[in-house]
Amino acid sequence: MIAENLIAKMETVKALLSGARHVAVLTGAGISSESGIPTFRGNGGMWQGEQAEELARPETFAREPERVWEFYNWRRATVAGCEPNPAHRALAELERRVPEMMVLTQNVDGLHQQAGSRNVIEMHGSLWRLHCTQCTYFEENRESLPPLPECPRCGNLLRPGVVWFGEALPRGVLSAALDSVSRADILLVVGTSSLVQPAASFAHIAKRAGAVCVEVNLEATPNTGFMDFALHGKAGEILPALVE
Ligand code: BV8
Ligand code: ZN
Repeated sequence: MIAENLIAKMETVKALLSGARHVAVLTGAGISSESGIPTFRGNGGMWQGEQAEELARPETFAREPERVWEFYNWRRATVAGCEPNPAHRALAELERRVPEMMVLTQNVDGLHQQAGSRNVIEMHGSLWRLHCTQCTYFEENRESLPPLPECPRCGNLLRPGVVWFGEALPRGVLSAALDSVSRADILLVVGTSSLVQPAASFAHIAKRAGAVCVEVNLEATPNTGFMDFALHGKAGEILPALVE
């Protein structure tokens, strides 16, 4: 059920989207929560036990690779059974309608691509990608993995193909994301607590470049204050209504 005042704001955003030339969409774990994937920081979030935030660090992986792999194998098994939800599908539909659109996702679940989005930048990597800790070997796979997967080329330990805290985003990813954000007429920020950098700065950059900034989130975030439109509610309800 969408509240009255929210509907009025959504009508304005809907009209803006229909005339937009370039739409950039920054997404976070909140867009996948209605697919059954736990978020990081909200209630029921994965990081609630501070130990989870500690697990997404290279130094933890170096010290306790089995414990980190247990976390990521659990994440892979959880996501493998999940489907895109109406929010992902609404963005795939929007991409078919606007001349230029890019989804910049912090998520590693691959659900945007599964929903049909073609222009997706996975800024924090992917659960389905593995790469060797020693050589240049990497692979995509969705199978269940042994406790310490080994590189078929050199026999060393494989690691999840995700970006951990203190690690730089993959080469070219940040520049491509910044390029899209600075050229956008509209930046949609969907389902992110806007706490993790560099993604949390994208709205500032888009605003300075003249974009209209719209936040779609269950609750207020540190960036809500300078959004042009803050549409607070479920992404799975708001996005389809913006694109219908
Ligand atoms: C880097 C691994 C530099 C993958 C993750 C101080 C200032 C500025 C920066 C820093 C600083 N101290 C440290 C840093 C850097 C650090 C950082 O930002 N730390 C934060 C915590 C302060 N950043 C980094 O280290 C980044 N790298 O800066 O490199 C560098 C440069 C050159 C050379 C070397 C180094 C790397 C960041 C990536 C870290 N990796 N995870 C994985 O396992 O997934 S972060 C983790 O948080 C996830 O990747 C996730 O994507 C990300 C963000 O979380 P959200 O997606 O926002 O999810 P969250 O649960 O927080 O929020 C969900 C929201 O959805 C909530 O608001 C909720 O209300 C809403 N919601 C829920 N349900 C719904 C909904 N909304 C709508 N509808 C619903 N149904
Ligand atoms: Zn190797």
